Amino acid sequence: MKSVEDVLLVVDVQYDFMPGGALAVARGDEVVPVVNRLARAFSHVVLTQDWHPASHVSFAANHAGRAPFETIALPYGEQVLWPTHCVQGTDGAALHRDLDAPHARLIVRKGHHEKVDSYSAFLEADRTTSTGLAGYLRDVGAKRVWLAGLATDYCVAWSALDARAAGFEAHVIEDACRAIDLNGSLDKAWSDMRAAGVTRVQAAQVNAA
Ligand code: VGL
Ligand code: ZN
Repeated sequence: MKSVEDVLLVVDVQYDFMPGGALAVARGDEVVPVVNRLARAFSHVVLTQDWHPASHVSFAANHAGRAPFETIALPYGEQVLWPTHCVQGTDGAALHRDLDAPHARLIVRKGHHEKVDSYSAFLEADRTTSTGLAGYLRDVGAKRVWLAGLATDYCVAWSALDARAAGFEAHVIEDACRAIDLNGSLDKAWSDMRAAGVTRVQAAQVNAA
């Protein structure tokens, strides 16, 4: 994948999503070696980092009487309330130290607006505010976005759907991702992605291409 048209988008490989982290994704740490192998095959790698203020609207702790994994209605729609995670500058928000992609060109930080969540690396949850990633990818001539990281059914899926909506091909590398799987969210994510033309591929196929 040395083509300038191919970009590996590595989503949220951060300690709070690892086993033992604040919003642990089961076996989330297993993506690290898979992502590292993929990164060596791409000349263009972009990372994302979930990056919330402590006062973030997505944290259950900021809503009196609410518990993690409940949902609330916000002006932009339904919001899952999460355990406090990926607070700006904390150890939990750091990228995994074994993530080995020194040639990554850009780190997109998302979820920094206090009142709006952002699962997607492209558009915040109000579905209006852009992170600038689509413009960046267009400017550098990218055509295909290959996605890996955490979590399959939230940040990876939303990013893949928005990559498609922005006119890119989107390919999710299934075994380079792990899911949260809350109330059927993983099945729903795959069916939404299939309907939007996102393809589901395996790391070995990508490495061999
Ligand atoms: C994520 C929930 C909340 C993710 C981020 O990276 O998938 N999920 N914040
Ligand atoms: Zn988050």
